[in-house]
Amino acid sequence: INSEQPYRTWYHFQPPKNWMNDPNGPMYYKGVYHFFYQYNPDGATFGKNMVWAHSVSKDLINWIHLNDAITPTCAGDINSCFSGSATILPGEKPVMLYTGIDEKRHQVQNLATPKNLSDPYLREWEKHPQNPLMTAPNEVEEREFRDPSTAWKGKDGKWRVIIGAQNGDEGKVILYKSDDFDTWIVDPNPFLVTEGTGVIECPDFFPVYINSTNGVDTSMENSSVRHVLKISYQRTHIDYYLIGKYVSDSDQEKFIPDEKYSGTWNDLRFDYGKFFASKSFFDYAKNRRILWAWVRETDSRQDDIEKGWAGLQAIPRKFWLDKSGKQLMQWPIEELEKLRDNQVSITGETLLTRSTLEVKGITASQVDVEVLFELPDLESAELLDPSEVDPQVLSSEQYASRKGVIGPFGLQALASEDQTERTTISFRIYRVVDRYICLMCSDMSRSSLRQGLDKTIYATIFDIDPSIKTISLRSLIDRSIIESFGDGGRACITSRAYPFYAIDRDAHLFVFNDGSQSVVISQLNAWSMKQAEFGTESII
Ligand code: DQQ
Repeated sequence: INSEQPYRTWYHFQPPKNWMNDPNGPMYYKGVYHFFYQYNPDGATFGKNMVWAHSVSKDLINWIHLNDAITPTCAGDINSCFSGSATILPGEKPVMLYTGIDEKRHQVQNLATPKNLSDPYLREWEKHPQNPLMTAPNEVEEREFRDPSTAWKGKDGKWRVIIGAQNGDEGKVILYKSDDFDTWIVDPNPFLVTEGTGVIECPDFFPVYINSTNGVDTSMENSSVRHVLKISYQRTHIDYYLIGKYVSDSDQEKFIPDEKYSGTWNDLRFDYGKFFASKSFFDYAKNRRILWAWVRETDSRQDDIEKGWAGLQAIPRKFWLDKSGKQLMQWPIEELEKLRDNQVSITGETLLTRSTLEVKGITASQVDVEVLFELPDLESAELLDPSEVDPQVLSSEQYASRKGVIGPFGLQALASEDQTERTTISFRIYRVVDRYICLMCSDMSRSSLRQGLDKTIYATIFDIDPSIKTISLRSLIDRSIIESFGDGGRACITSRAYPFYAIDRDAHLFVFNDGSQSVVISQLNAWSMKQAEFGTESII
């Protein structure tokens, strides 16, 4: 199957076949992780009859696929069951709020609950007799009103939930409140409005600790936390998040972001590559907040039909508020390390200017690789005019071809032996007046000799401390996906690659340095990754 399916992953979450998109209702419940997702049971493209497929796991890495959990059956969802979220109500009762596409193709919000709470896998779900519980309020388009978040309790004891929406060109996040989870009243003040963006999808809202990497339950509201609002834009397929202050106990219930959404590259993102419709949940087994996200294909629709599948989920990430309070940090969940197989290490190797070193002895098509680079004296970094500090400009061909000083250096993943095919994940350091910045790129332009693929160069910029001596890069390479974590999870870029030559045993991994200054591989560890286990269970 591998040579017929060179792009099917080994350790990323995938259904056995067909189209998958958004993560839905992730939760941990009584020893089991549940993962639901948007799924088309009829084929490898987005469908007319979208359902919630369901899988369960003990470790978020190895999975059992169950029967579809929520499917179109009633007037309120007859044309599809779209995205939604889990809330665990008092008394350990999980419920799902989800969007139904009704008979008129309006988007409405429905509730589903497990049929049998003593079934450890919660296989069957039943719908609330009063569905839909919410229909589009004033100033929201009936066909653009979707994706209820996990609910939280405010200081007044009422439940709250937010829903993505649109009115004309305005993106909206709408707040609803309820005493009993059945009757929901819309708040007249939208939770967020963004001009000129179009619809907001899959809003997510949760607290993060100021002084801890631990996660916290969604209803926490006190001075030990800040709040994060994540929004997804259909128009650009980009997820952004805002960090700010939330107060539920005043007449004017409000989330006040520290920085407003600006529509520029300054807006915060979880990931600067392909990473969309993300959703987090609080994992109370390990006191952490975990992020799931859909990583779509960047090949053609026809390719997807031929493969018989489309869509991946990123490896779940633990995330937390950085010490600066200005951004979130992310790291692949520790359970992934169980799949690490034979290890290869390189220590104290100097990479002279224009040099390349192959990481040998691993299965380079499925690797987890971590490198710590030792930097030369930052004083020598290229000087950049502040007006040029734009990742899109800096990663353009014209700029990238200018010879660097400190960098670009990094990894060449899913590379052919002669490196004509390669995905380059790099760092390049610049000085801007009196501060230093790092440009991180995931350059897909040479990722495949095949035509008709999206070969975007993804890039982001982050500030670095002038006293830093080292910088780290971790990449999760898995046949057609590369998830890269720069500087300990400060900057993340996920990309898809469909190499023509660099598949299976013909894939190679290199470390390289194209800067005029040498860099040192202080430590590199790479592990061939074992295949995650996916079992299938069918009740019928
Ligand atoms: N996908 C779902 C919608 C959501 C969109 C439909 C985001 O609920 O808005 O599959 O990718």
